[in-house]
Amino acid sequence: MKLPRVYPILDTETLGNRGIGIEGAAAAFLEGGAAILQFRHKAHWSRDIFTAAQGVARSCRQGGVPLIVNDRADFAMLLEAGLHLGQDDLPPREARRLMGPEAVIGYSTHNREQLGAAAGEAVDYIALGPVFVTGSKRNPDPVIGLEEVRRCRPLLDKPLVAIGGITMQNAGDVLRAGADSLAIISGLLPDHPTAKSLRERMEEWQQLVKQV
Ligand code: 3NM
Repeated sequence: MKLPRVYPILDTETLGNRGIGIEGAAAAFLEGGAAILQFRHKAHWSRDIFTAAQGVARSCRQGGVPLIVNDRADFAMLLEAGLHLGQDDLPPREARRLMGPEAVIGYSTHNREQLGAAAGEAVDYIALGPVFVTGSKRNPDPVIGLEEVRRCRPLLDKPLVAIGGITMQNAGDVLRAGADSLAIISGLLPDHPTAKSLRERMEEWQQLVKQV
């Protein structure tokens, strides 16, 4: 599969802390040119969260943009979305059995050993990180740095998604180190988020990655 260079993550906790509505943020990112979205919800999937996720899924479907749900195969299937798995989630081969051959499945890795093991799994892309210090993940793994992205790139045939602390300032370096795509939470959020400023920030990101 070919992943877009910008891979926006709607992290419900981060959005909540910044007072940003989930569905509004999704709509603004899609208007700004996002070509994939991930819905990341680490807490309990309440009825309200599921309703919000359905709204996001509807917007993605209308825009012809893939939606990926973090961790939860059940909700991914209900939403007709792809699935992103972490090292502690359902093993990729079990998720594949549930979701079928067509579903997009991504898999997080945090070091070279995990990346090597993931290369043989039935997943469509591999995420690697944190590349830089991140404030958006609880208990993140150790920072791997840009050079490790460069060293890991040739070890993998699948698309490589870099994650962790990626900003407009360092994005070019990460792409030049060999990442196919950049997964981003806080780097997408302006200081004073409104529908307009979120859309504009996404437009800036799209311009930026075009120039690398
Ligand atoms: N996973 P930000 S780092 C969700 O290393 C996530 O696998 C990571 O957020 C990993 O762009 C991370 O704000 C947080 O740093 C990314």
